[in-house]
Amino acid sequence: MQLLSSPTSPFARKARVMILERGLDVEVVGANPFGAAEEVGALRRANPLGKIPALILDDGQVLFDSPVICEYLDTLGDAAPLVPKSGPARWTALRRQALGDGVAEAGFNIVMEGRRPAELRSDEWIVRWRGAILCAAAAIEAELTADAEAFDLGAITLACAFGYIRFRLPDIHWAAGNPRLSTWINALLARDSLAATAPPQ
Ligand SMILES: N[C@@H](CCC(=O)N[C@@H](CS)C(=O)NCC(=O)O)C(=O)O
Repeated sequence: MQLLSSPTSPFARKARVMILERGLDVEVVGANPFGAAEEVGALRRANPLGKIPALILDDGQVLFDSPVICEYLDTLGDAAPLVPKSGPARWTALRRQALGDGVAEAGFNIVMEGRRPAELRSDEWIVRWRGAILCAAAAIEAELTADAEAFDLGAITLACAFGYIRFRLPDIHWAAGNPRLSTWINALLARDSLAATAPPQ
């Protein structure tokens, strides 16, 4: 099994964390969606959308995107599930995953918009995406309990997402005014699987 990945993608990081947490034997292979035409062509043959992560199974089937890959990885190995099977815990984990993926997507969009020539850049969209990131941070802050939060796919996704914002967009101060979120994300990022998958500085 091979995971097409990059060291900086917050979506690929979710899958890499799942692999480490579950002790799985998956080869992590570098792929650059914005690389040379040949590399992009090879990625598109695996994932027609040309995005990472993509998980190539031993029978040749390719899974994408990150929620599908993570759900599949959770069926492998003997570790306790990271995607609760049913009940309120499942919907909390999946909702937090959706929120975290949205934060990462908004951050990725801001980064890509910033790479466009200044005259083509849309400040309106950048403001909108920044707003989504800050609103998501406030929403999670409001629902965090004093008790220990579950370590599940929702937590992993939020850690990868806010870790990405801290890495690529340090001028977006999502932690300010959100002390519970900030403490929680820092604790998650210190966990072995997340420390081992941190983007290169
Ligand atoms: N919803 C997808 C998002 C994946 C994604 O956007 N990956 C970025 C890298 S961080 C990518 O490959 N972008 C290439 C492109 O947008 O063409 C997932 O959760 O896997």
